[in-house]
Formats: sequence, structure tokens, C-alpha cells
Amino acid sequence: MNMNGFSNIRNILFIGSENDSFNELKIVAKDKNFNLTIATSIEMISKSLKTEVQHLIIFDALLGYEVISEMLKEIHYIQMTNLPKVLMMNHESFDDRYKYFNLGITNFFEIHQMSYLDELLYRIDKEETYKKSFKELSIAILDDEKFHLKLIKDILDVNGVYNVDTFSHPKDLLESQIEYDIYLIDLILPDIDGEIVMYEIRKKQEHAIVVGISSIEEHTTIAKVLAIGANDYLTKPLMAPVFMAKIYNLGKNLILKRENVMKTKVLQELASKDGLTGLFNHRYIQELLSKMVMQAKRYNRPLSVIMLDIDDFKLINDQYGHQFGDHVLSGVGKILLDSVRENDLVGRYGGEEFLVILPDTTQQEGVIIAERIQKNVSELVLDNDENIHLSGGVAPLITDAKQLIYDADCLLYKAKHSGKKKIEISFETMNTYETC
Ligand code: GH3
Ligand code: MG
Ligand code: MG
Repeated sequence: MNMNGFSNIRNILFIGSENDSFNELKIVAKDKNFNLTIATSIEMISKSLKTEVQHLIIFDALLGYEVISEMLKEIHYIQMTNLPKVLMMNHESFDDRYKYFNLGITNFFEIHQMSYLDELLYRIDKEETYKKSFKELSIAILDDEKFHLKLIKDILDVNGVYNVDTFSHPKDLLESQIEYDIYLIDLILPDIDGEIVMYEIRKKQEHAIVVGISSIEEHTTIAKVLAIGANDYLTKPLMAPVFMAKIYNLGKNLILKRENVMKTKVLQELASKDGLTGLFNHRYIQELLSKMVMQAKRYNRPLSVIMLDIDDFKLINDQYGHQFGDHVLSGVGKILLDSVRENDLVGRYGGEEFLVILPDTTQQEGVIIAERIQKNVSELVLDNDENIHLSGGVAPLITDAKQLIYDADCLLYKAKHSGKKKIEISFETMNTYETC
């Protein structure tokens, strides 16, 4: 991968002569990791297209309309896929665009607007990565006619899509344990209707691509299939280029959707976690506490929290430096996570203060967990053979989240003021002048 993030070499076929514009193109192409080949005759074009996968063809308008028209005819004859064809002009005008568009040119740019080409190459590269991902999607075809099954499989095969399974009986597909990305379903089938098969698939897989394929052209049938949740409906006989273009677009949408889900997950992770310790941050642990309190009250279950604070942390910073302090903090965070059960939630409440939410836990049970954490942390030894200690307060839910935090904080305060290195659970011995 180079600086631009392009992962594979892409090819551009330039049709024109080796002039200044060609040299400029070469620089832009190289920068974007595209390979530029020049062709000056129909023979050279046909040889290039047959020997190398091309991702873009650029014509120099200087060749003139007639020559370009002849060359495009030859390209259309050889080339099956929709290759972008760009015309490089001195000045582009609506009339020219209209004229060349009818010939099959898809994009235009002026020689002095190399930035346009830059953008185009970026888009082509992105599209290529989608094409690659598309070829990896799994496809199930269900059709009782062997001929259609083979036809669809062949079209996919020619287009480099090999992760394809075929089914002649609806039951075989419905009973298959595999969750496919794309389902191509014939409507008229033995035993079970295609519509029911589609309904069953949609029920199990909300985001899979489901396409109905049938010779039925009745509007009500098409509308019904789409209402069931099919993404599209194609009528037989299938036209290979249209079929492929539609399936590719649907597949690309699925890939984009998955990409967005991943991005959202990453963002949620970033927004809810503390960067240093990886624990939930102050805002998010409060949000979680409100939710847990609501649940505990609804189901009448106990809930406790532990508020913990590292003893004399300032001294650790002063003695070993802030960086080492950070290291201790993330170490303590890890011990906290390792010391609690799966359903417990751990957050960094402040600088060296932590909040642990314990669902389904009484205060007495909470103390056991707090003491376990305390013991595990105290096994962290510093260079001067000193250990790290925690003070804490364990409070049970009585009224609401606010009270819970207040009580735990108050008990922590009590632990600090009565010698540190301890877990407090009772307000009883607190002096009246000692307020939180
Ligand atoms: P106590 O036993 O009473 O809790 O004393 P303490 O020194 O632990 O508490 P104090 O509140 O006096 O000091 C907390 C220190 O924690 C001061 C602050 O610089 C440090 N601290 C807070 N956040 C971070 C951090 O992210 N990294 C590092 N290295 N230090 C931090
Ligand atoms: Mg402290
Ligand atoms: Mg503190």
C-alpha cells in the first residue's frame, strides 16, 4: 500500500500520441499508482485489451471524431464490461459532450484540469475495491429449472463470482445452515412458493439481498414480492449485462451498509471509552448506571456500586513521572476488568477514580468483589518495593442513581479519612462533623 492508500496496480489505456498531455497524464497516473499504456492504432488497442485488464480508457480528442468513433466500435466489440471511457479535450462544450456521449464516451475533462482526472482515478480505485469485495459475497440460487440454474451460475462465473451454491428444491435451501449474502429466488417452485421462501429468508436475515426472478410479469405479483421484502425483481429471460449490473449494485449496497455498521461501531467505541484505560468514560458509565438502575427497579433486583480511588497516586506521579503514572492507571484498569464478572461494568470516573456497577448484587456481595479488586491491585509492585493500594466505598441501590453515587462517594471519603487502604460500607461510625 502506498501513501495514497491504493492497494493494487490499476491500468489506464491512453489512446493518442506521445505529446505533452500524455507526459502530464503519466505523472498523475503514477502518483495514483495507475499504470499508463499508450496505443496509437486499433491493433494496439485490441492487443492491450486482450492482454491486460484495463480500468480506464482515455482518448485524446486530437485524434478527431471519425477515428475515435472507429476505435470505440472496436472496443465495444472486444470489451464486455462497462469500462469508463474518458475524452481528454482542449476545451469541452455541450455540443461536443453530446456528440461523443452518443458514441459511448462516459466522462470528459479538459487538459488543464488534471485534478478532475485525479478525482476520477480515486473513484475508479474505490470502485475496484467494491468489485473485489462483491466477488467474495456468497450467493444462493434457487430454481427448479436446471437450465436457468446453470445460466445464472454461468453469468456469475464469467464475471468472476464463484462463491455460488445452487438449489433445485426450496426445502434444501431453507434447511441449509449457511446464511448467504445474496439470494436469487425463482417464484414458481415445487412444493413451496418462491414468495414463501423469500419471506422465510427475510425473517431470518434482515439485511441479506433477496431478488425474485421469474417469467411472471404481472404487476400485482411483482408488487407483492417487493412488499414481502425482496430487494428487486427480475424477469426471465435474463439479459446478462443488466442482471450483473443490478446484482452488483445490490451487492455494493450491502457492502456499503456493512462498512457503515463497522464505522458506527468504531465511533461508538471511541465515544464511550476512555483512551488511556479502555474502560467506559465518565459520561458513558453514568448513562449505563441510569439504565441498570431502571432495570433493577423494574425487576426488583438488587444493585450495588463500588467507588474506588488509588491511594496517594500523586506521590507515584511525583516520584516516577506522569508517564509511569499513566502506565499504572492502565494497569489498574486491566486488573479491574479481570477481577469482575462479565455482567459487571467498569468505568473511569475521574483521574484515578473508578466506578464499578454490579447488577444483581447486594452490598455484602459487593464487598467481596471490592476486596478482590483491592487484593489484586495490591499485588502490583513498584520499583521501590512499595505496592499500589485502593480505597473504596460499596453502596447499595435504595432510591436512585444519584443517591447511589452520592453514598458510594461518601463511603470512599470515609475510607480515605480513616487511614486509606480499606473498603467502607457503613456510615455508622462517621462523626457528625464529617460530611461528604
Ligand atoms: P488520595 O490517597 O487522597 O487519593 O491521594 P491522591 O494523591 O491519590 O489524590 P489527589 O487527588 O491528591 O491526586 C490525584 C492525582 O492523580 C493528581 C493528578 O495529577 C493525578 N492524575 C489524574 N489523572 C491522571 C492521569 O491521567 N495520568 C496521570 N499520570 N496522573 C493523573
Ligand atoms: Mg487518589
Ligand atoms: Mg482522586
